[in-house]
Amino acid sequence: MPLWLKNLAVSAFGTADKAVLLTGVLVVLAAACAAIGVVAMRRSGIGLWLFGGLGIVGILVVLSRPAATIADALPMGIGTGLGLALLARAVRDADGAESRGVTRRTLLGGALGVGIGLLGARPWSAGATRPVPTGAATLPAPARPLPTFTGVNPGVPGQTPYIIPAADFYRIDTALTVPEVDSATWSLRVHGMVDKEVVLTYDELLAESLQEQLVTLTCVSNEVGGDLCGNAVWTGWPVRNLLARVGVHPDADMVLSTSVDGWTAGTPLTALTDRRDALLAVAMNGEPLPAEHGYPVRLVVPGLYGYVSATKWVTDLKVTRFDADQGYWTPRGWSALGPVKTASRIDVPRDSTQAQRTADGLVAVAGVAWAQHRGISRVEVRVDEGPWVEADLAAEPSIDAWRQWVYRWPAAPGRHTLTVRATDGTGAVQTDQVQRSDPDGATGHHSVTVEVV
Ligand SMILES: Nc1nc2c(c(=O)[nH]1)N[C@H]1C(S)=C(S)[C@@H](COP(=O)(O)O)O[C@H]1N2
Ligand SMILES: [Mo]
Repeated sequence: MPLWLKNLAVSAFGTADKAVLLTGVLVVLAAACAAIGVVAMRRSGIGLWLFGGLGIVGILVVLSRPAATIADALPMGIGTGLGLALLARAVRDADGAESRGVTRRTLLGGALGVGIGLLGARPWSAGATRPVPTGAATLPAPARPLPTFTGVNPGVPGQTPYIIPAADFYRIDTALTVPEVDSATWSLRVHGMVDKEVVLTYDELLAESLQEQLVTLTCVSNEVGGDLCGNAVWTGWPVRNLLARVGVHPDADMVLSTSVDGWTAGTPLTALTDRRDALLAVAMNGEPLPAEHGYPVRLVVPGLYGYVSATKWVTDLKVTRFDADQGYWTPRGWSALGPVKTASRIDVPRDSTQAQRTADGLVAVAGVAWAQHRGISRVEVRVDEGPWVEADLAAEPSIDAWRQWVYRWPAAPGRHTLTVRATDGTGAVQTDQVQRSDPDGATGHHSVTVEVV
């Protein structure tokens, strides 16, 4: 759909956009079918042709999906066949001398057809509770586990936890139904500007020396103060090792990764080969990746927005050049390069709420700040138009992950606006320049207004 319509839908519905789109599809289809029914009552031949044509369009759309098989077209084929039979019958019923209208049997058949159609579409099964596919419970212990760390989660009620459980982790992708990929048949093909192509299987990947890393993922669509950002422990094999195996040509500068459903990301080659350790990840927080987050294998690249790096259900890596290939979102108005911008967020107190002072007259202000792969060296809070005051920082076990902060605010009663800004590990202060999220990430300071009591 056109970019403006997609942006309108996302700003109006947020991450409920999928449910809205699916509902819209059903409503439009129901209206089209009703119209076809009306036509069929007058000219049954035309009605049947229209309905059959709709079904054929549906079958062609299904088959146009990447990796679609004939079996995927079966629900649409059966549904169309059933629909044609029922429509013909309904028209005959209505014409029949002994009955004035559609018989109950035809109505029952219609309900059955709708039921089968919905089963075939299964949009409802895309929920977060999907069990991990079988065969996934047998991940080896990582050869290089994460060193134990302390000093995170300073204990302010309501503050975002340092590590987000998979079930609460934000989800962004173009998949209307979550791809179901079998690890036993999964493989990753690496090709393009390489000396020799390699095809990697899941077992081969698991046999490599896997390492655990803290990496905070961020969506380029995240608004200032937004929650399309999450930190997790990822287990995987550095992409660098795989690229070394294929022999990358010196004039290549990008890797185009493709998921099983045809989505693509274009990642700068340097981000995949330098010591930040971009991962072919198989686990999230010690468990096999949930289906929504890319089972069996996804990319995780510290420091880059998800749309240029974090390909879920990845099956193909093409070593190429930015002037020869582009990822899914680039022709749709988003920048080819997507380094994460320094950002900070106030989680407590929440905007437009009352803030209760403790006995010593303090209000705990807390949140997170991120500048992946540069780290966070300072977080400052400003009350109304006052001076910037430094907040306390929690530990920073990895510069690839966000950093929690707390400011114990000696608050005066009344209405106040709190603003936050961060400084990254290079000493660069987060910009106050307000910019929208397209084409390469929103900027500006996050503020909340609270009533201190
Ligand atoms: N296959 C696939 N991978 C994808 C996407 C997608 O649409 N399809 N979206 C990307 C975007 S825009 C983001 S921000 C991250 C989000 O990862 P998460 O859903 O695990 O949080 O996934 C990335 N990987
Ligand atoms: Mo994203």
